[in-house]
Amino acid sequence: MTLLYKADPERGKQWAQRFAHKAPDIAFRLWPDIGDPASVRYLAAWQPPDDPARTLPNLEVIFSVGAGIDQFDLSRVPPHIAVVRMMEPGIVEGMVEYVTQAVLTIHRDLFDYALQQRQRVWRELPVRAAATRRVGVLGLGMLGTAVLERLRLFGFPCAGWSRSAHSIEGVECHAGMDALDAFLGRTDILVCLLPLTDATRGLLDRHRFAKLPKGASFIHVGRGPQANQQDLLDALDSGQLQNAILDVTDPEPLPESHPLWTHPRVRITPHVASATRPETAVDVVLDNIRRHRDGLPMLGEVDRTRGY
Ligand code: NDP
Ligand code: OXD
Repeated sequence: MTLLYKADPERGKQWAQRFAHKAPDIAFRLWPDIGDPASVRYLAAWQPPDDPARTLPNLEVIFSVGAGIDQFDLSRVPPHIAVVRMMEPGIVEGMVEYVTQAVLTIHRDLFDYALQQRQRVWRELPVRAAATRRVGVLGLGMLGTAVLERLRLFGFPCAGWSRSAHSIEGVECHAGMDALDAFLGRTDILVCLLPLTDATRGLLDRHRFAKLPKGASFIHVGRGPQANQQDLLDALDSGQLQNAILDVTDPEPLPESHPLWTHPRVRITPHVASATRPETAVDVVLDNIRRHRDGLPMLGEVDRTRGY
């Protein structure tokens, strides 16, 4: 029985070492060296081959090496092949760090101080108490929940929005489209941690930005196509939005000539907010393989009707 790895080759080498140590009974192969295609039962991939069922006729499970699975064309994956997203502690830790630094950057006026520094201006700005800065997170899944649990410790009034109803201690939880406007209306710093689906593509447009309080800020760590970038620029230029920190864009990489690169109120990172860590991810995949062999549900199995 073989697990085939098809993603970043450097990380793949670390996966190979861990598999050799922890699961010597499972043959580990690094794409494109697939060996006998018929022996591949498990695929760990950022992007599967175009026609996975034909390339790997006995494939049973595709593990995404990321938390998102929108990069998979599910129409090419027959229903008998399970699709599992990555739910592992390393990716959570990285996202909590990234969003915390982004919220604090905005909260402690570091955009304004960077602009002042360029002009060699030494001027104090009034410090606002965390209790007066309302943070709102779109998406209350593995990542959104962990981020809110950390942010609320700073004293920010925290809220979240999801499809189904949730209850998180110290967090005002909103659910469904009918609740979106009220959630946006109480949010000074908006964080997007939604999966990309038909329902979330283009969700953040001029109408939604207009529902935020004037001067709100936006942190985008979900997927680029969830936000309309022209509407985002317009909202920044009009002052409806004060700052944006973007880890994801549409397309990626962002073209060199794109005006977001040089906007003084925008910070961009190249989709690095968080990534799977081999040292923790392999344990999760091995546990899921055991579950699959025992006929148990796997952690992170994707519901194809919802698309995440
Ligand atoms: P989960 O599947 O655990 O959570 C998704 C959340 O989004 C759930 O709360 C879900 O609601 C909510 N949601 C989905 N669709 C809708 C909708 N139409 N309306 C309202 N709420 C909705 O995902 P994760 O937390 O693990 O990851 C979220 C995303 O973060 C990933 O899909 C990926 O795109 C992005 N990501 C980005 C990274 C980066 O480096 N920038 C790294 C890792 C992930 P409900 O709870 O009701 O199901
Ligand atoms: C992911 C990502 O989905 O890195 O894990 O974006």
